[in-house]
Amino acid sequence: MTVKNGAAGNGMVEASTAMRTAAAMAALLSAACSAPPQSAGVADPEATAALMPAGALKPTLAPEDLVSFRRLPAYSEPVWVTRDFVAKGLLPPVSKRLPREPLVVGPAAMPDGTGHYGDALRQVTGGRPEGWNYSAGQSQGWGGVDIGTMECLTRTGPLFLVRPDALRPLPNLAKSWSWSKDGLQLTMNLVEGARWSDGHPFTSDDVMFYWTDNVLDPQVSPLGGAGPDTFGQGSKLEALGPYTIRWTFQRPFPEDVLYQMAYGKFCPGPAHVLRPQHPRYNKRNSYADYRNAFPAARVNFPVMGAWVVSEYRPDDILILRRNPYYWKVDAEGQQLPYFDELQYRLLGWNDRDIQVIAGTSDLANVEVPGNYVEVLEQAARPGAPFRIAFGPRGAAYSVLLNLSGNGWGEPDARAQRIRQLNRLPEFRQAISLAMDRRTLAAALAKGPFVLPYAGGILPETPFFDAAATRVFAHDAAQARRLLDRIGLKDTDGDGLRNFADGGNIEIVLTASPDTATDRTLAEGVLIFAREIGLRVILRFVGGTQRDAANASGQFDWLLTRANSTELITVVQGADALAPMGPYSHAFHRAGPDGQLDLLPYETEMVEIVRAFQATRDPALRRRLMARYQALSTENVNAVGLVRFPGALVVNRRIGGVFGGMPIFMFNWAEDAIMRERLFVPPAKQGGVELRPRTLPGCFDCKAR
Ligand code: BQZ
Ligand code: CA
Repeated sequence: MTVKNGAAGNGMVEASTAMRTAAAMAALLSAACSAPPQSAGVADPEATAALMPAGALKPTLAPEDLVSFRRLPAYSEPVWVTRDFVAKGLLPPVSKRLPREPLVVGPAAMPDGTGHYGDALRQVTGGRPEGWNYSAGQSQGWGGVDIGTMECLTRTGPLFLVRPDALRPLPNLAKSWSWSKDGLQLTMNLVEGARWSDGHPFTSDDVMFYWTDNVLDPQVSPLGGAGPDTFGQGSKLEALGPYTIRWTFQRPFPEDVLYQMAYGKFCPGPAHVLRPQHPRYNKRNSYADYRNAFPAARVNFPVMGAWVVSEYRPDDILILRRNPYYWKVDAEGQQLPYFDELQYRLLGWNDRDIQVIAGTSDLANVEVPGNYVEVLEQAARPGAPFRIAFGPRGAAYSVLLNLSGNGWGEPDARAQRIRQLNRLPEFRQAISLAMDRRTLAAALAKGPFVLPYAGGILPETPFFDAAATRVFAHDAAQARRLLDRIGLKDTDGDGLRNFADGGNIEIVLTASPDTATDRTLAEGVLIFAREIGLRVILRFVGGTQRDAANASGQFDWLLTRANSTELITVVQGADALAPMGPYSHAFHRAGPDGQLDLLPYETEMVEIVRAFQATRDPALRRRLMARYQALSTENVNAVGLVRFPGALVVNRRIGGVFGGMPIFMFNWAEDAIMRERLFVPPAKQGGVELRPRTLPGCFDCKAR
């Protein structure tokens, strides 16, 4: 039995409350309704429309241009670390703290040349740290706090720089790997002699603890959602030595799993501090005790990342200081990161943009369309402290309909009946037809930013096929006919459709109120469902609870930003395109008996994804994805709403920024931009570091 967070109860917003806002929104929108109607069942005419210019993005590199593992003749670090720590005997010399062969970030990854030490990178997050046990599902506060502290077997972030024919995940904690002849075994060599930020050696023990006692333990859900199926169904992992691990797979050459081993699915935590808290090794502890053993206040939690959270002031700031054991260097042997400090102001998601505009934050993903016009205007002003680059329309919102009719998430009688409706093709099509996407787009932002999203894979990938994409353009009358046809009638005349044998149908839409985008879209869905006689109740819960409700299957409908790599790269995370395994999919999982109850089109999608993963023939892969796209959109696998670009805003003092950065492609920009090699030229440094010349403190001094 999988124990997940309960999701019932609190946070319910009655339709009546939301409707008041809805009325205001409707007024705001009436102007936008004059757009010409699209007819149902045609190819998406806008899918091929020109994208926002994506700057100077040129994917010309090979993975080995970005990173390699080798020994360099000499190593160095900031002068103050040597002087104040090494010289005083508080820390071994840098050459002793680095692995035998450190990861070397190559000159090709240094667009402004070798960087300079010092200063602080200032960021903002709208999230809050729950605690540091991400292996057991705690969030560190998102916004890139996660990415700055976690390191994973492979890395995908900067792959947007790699040319298509050389595309494969970058080595990271796994420095190299090789396949057996039959492709069923993958042997990985771990970086040798790397250490956690507290000096403890990193070995296969950390990898095996993460795998055995977190990924495979049904009572633990790691933050990135890794489970037994994530790396291919039936995959096994064993340690062959302290620096060698071996995977055994059920199908040959599953190269896609290498992508799964990047952020955030295979990023081991420190076994030496986690194991003593895990119920399997500590009989006094429950699983909840394990999850909560490292609360946010307990700073200096050991990491493999470039910075360590060393100070936390609730609702104020997280201060991260350089990890003296970081295992990456530049080509001149300078230990990374260049920034001595990383700061996270704990504000709202909207504040990220505002702070960069004001010059008080250095880097942010602008992803709230409502801010775009303002941010662009500010960027155009002479003396603006920041630069802006818009990327592709990789942000998309969908409503996920829970397709499990088998008891996943333990639905009550009402919820179970909604699941049964969700499983009817006419019902899903009706919902899609009811959505007025142009109105939603106009409600989010003026101008050309937001476009309707038909669902399925996104137009940014080379696998997208506009002709295969079935668009259900707004047609409430047709939606009503479909609902009539499946017997959902308003039997008591109150304007809301009833179940055949009783009361009004009530559908709960779980959404997060954390951004204006989510709120606007949730209210829009409520209004458009109401127009076809369906009562939707909004259940607004914070992002963390929304994710928990999703993971535990406790939702009827769920509003989500499809920040899922499978839709934008297709090759990465392809497993998520269909319910490939009993516990892997976002909105369809096995019930208590371990069985999936796949719909016929889902079975076909599963077969397509298997075939896709089994071939490297690009033409065949494109054909398979066209078929996938047709199945996914015709059957309204999820109800697509809108899609829009993101922009990256970066303070002008920052050096080393790649041109044309997407804010989300293989991963979020905080990974793709490789913050460990960003820097401020000496002439522009000063005044922002809060804890100069300090290193992270001792995590668990008693234990030493
Ligand atoms: C980026 C990202 C870095 C999670 C989160 C957050 C969570 C979701 C998603 C994004 C935030 C930022 O996204 O919006 O721009 O900085 O952190 O991790 O929305 O609530 O659960 O999937 O990545
Ligand atoms: Ca009724």
